[in-house]
This record gives sequence, structure tokens and C-alpha cells, in this order.
Amino acid sequence: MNNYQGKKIVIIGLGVTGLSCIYFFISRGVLPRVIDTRITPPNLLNIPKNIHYWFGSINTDWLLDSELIISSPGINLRHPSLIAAAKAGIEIIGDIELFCRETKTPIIAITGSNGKSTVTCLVSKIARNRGWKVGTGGNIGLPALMLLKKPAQLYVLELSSFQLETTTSLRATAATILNITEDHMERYPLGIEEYRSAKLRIYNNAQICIVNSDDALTMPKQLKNKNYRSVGVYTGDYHLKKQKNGTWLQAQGKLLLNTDQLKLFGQHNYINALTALALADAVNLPRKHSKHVLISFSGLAHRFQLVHEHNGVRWINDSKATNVASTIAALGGLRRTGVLWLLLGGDGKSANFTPLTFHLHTTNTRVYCFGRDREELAKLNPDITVKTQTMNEAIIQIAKKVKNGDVVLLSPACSSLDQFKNFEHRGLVFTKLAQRTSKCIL
Ligand code: UMA
Ligand code: ADP
Repeated sequence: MNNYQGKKIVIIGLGVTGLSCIYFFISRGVLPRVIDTRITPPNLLNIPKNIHYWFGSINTDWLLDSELIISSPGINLRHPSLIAAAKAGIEIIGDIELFCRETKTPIIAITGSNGKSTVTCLVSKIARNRGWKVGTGGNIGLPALMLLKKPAQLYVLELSSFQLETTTSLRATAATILNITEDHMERYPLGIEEYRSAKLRIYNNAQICIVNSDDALTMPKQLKNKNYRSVGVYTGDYHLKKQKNGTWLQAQGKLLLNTDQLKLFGQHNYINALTALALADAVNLPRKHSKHVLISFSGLAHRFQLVHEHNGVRWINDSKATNVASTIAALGGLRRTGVLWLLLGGDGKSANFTPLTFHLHTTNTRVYCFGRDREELAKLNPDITVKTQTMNEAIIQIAKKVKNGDVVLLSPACSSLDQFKNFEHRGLVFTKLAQRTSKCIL
């Protein structure tokens, strides 16, 4: 346990991360100060007594007067006040770094542009099925520091590039980067290599690194001194094997499961399943537990989830598709006989949408673009596109036109934050509207 007593500590951000840091320091007998650039940040009503706070801007004097700064993942480290603090020699870390300094329990660390939550959940379930006490947290929603409250034999952490930027003490038993495609470019002005560099930090001091053999960007820059295993579609220690009776998950030379036995579907999900298996193997979890979980897991809410079916029309909620690659994965996995009504829109986070163009040329596709980046999205294929201000307007128009065999897919390729609280909120609104409009109109 580290001793923070007597240290002048400032936390930036009063989201769930900031709040978990406040509780952490209070439990160590320290009262930190808290800053949030928002005038009314979330958790305003949850700030413990005696905590000094500053809202509406970054208080540079507080930063320069501190000895340790804890920055939330939503804060850009390029902020001039943080640059000034770093120049003044003040240590700037995040909640994951605090967590890593507190524990010696094995950690499985998972990052990537897509599939993190699915793989995190799968691995956690496998370890729990074995009877282990498992703490699951990080970017998946529960701040890592909250996990310290309960005893655990294994931690499974989903880590974002933002969290990795401020972490140096992670020594994962097994670490993976699932894939790297463009995302969060508003935070990485130097482009995808800068984003990748943040993600590659997950391998620093990891005992076993699990890479994607189809995605060179997931490989460590130096393979020397690294114990690494690979997962891929047709190559790698873990891959898919075509047999007469279907496609199998093959693990280190052994056929394990026919993909028909899985409830998850789509090639990207088979790769997720293989990676979860590779991670479970890395911590010596018996294969029978992995098999059991891979067969029974039907996927997380808001990830390509069939939420409503009426008069032969399927409504699929893929609200968690917040970047271009995840929407392309959804379009690749889709089976339909009728028209695809695709809902795209929200905040594109400065992404280049053009890789989507190719996928919008399929016949029988109609695209509805809403939200902040609708103009940009509508340019991809104006002939089949309708623009609306909101997702609600689009759904009302679509519900009047759909026919038996059609699919309505919310796979927006954008973050939801311009018009919704988060991706869950967007998915719930879609689901409710799907149910209501079908009832009223059809
Ligand atoms: N913000 C301000 N001013 C501040 C502090 C934050 O404007 O002073 C804004 C940020 O720019 C951001 C929002 O507030 O838009 C939330 O930021 P935060 O750092 O307070 O976030 P938390 O509520 O602590 O949630 C964070 C992760 N959020 C982000 O990285 C933006 C959550 O991931 C994560 O579940 C949580 O910590 C627990 O670890 C969310 C996310 O969207 C789901 N992550 C991105 C992704 O998955 O693509 C990286
Ligand atoms: P993350 O936590 O990285 O956002 P999720 O498991 O929550 O990942 O899935 C987010 C979105 O990405 C969903 O739309 C899902 O269908 C899609 N997806 C999941 N795994 C992959 C993958 N390996 N490659 C591309 N897209 C994926």
C-alpha cells in the first residue's frame, strides 16, 4: 500500500473515475482537491464533505501548487495547464496507475478499438466459471479502484488508450490489443500511430502478449524478449479452421468448438472468442470452463442485438458501434432478404468515414443520417440517403416504409454524446421507438 499522507493531490474530472479517486484517497486518510472544467459536472451531489472543488475551468494555480495530479481519461493531456504542470516536474497519472500501484493480484489487460467489452466479459465469465473470485472493471464501466474493495484472485481490466496514456506500473500477466482502427482522432492529432503508441503501452512488462496476426498494428514494436501468442482468421496460434462440417475454433493445434455451437455470430465475434480463449489459457484456466462459457454467452446488450421483431421486420440495436470499423463489422455479419435501413449518425470524433462508402453500395440499402456529423455521413452515398436532425425523426419515417424481410439497423459509426447521455441511452431510445412505432404504424 502506498503512503499518500501529507501529499497535495489534485484530481481532474468529477465523472465516475474522479469520484472513485476521491474515495480512494479518503480511505488513505488524504483529502484531495477536485477540478472539473464543466460548470455542473456529474456527481456534484456525491462529493464527500470537506473536499475542496473548482468547477468551470482548470485551476492552473491549484495544479502548480500540487505534488500529484490524477487526470481522468476524458481529459486531454495536451491542455496547456497540464503541460505547464508536467514541465514543473509534477507527476501526472491516472486511476489505472493508482490501481496498479496498490495490487499484486494477477491482471489480464484488454485493449483494442473494438471488442474490448465482449472479450473482457468472456474472460471474466470463464474465470468465474472455474470458481475464481474475479474483479472486472476499467473502461467497461466500473472504475478500477472500486475493485480494491473486494478480495480477488484475478483482475480483468478493459483499458482505453486514454487510460493507458497515464499508466506506467501495469505488469499484466496477459495483455492483448484486439485490433487497431481509427478512433478518437480528436484526441490524437498526429493520427493513428499516436493512438497506437498509447495502446502499445499495455504490453510494457506483460508476461504474455496476445496479438492479432491479421493486424500488424497490434504487434509490439520490438518482438525481442516478448512472450507472445497470436490470434487470427486463418493464421496464428489460435485461428478459424474450415472443415467439412463447418468452421471451428482451433487452439494451439487442437479443434475446440464448431462455430455453430456459439450463440455469438459474425467473424469478428469468433476472433473475440479465440482471443478470450488465448487469455484464459495464458492464466491456466482449464479449457472445459472456456468451452462452457463460449457456448452459453449470447453477447452484451447494444452490440448487434436483435431488440424487436414485428411483421417480419427485424430491428437491431448496435448502438455500441461508435467507430467506422465496428459498423463495417455489423454490415459484414448481416443476413437479410429485404431492404436494409441503416441509421448512421452522432459525433464522428474527427474520423474519416470514407471506408464505409464501399459497404453502402449494396443494393436494397437506405441510409438515414442524423446528429452532429449527418452532413459528412450523407456525402458517402447521397443517392440512397435521407438526412434528419434526430434519430427519432429517422425511425418514425422508416417505420412507415418497412416491409417483411427488412432489417432496421442502428450501427451509427459515431459516439452518441452530441444527442444522448451515452451509447446505452441511444440504444434504449432506439429499442423503445422500434417497439412503439411498429405497434402504431404497422
Ligand atoms: N470532461 C470534461 N471536463 C472535465 C472532465 C471530463 O469536459 O473536467 C468530459 C470528458 O471530455 C468526457 C466526459 O466528460 O467527454 C467524461 O469524462 P471522464 O474522464 O470524467 O469520464 P468518466 O465518467 O470518469 O468515465 C471514464 C471513461 N470515459 C472516458 O474515457 C471518456 C468511461 O469510458 C469508463 O467506463 C469510466 O471512466 C470507468 O473507467 C466510456 C468511454 O466512452 C464508456 N470510453 C471511451 C471508449 O470506450 O471509446 C474511451
Ligand atoms: P468495445 O468495448 O471495444 O467498444 P464491444 O465489445 O463493446 O467493444 O463492441 C463494440 C462494437 O464493436 C459493437 O458494435 C460490436 O458489434 C463491434 N465489435 C465487437 N468486436 C469486434 C471486432 N473484433 N472487430 C470489429 N468490431 C467488433
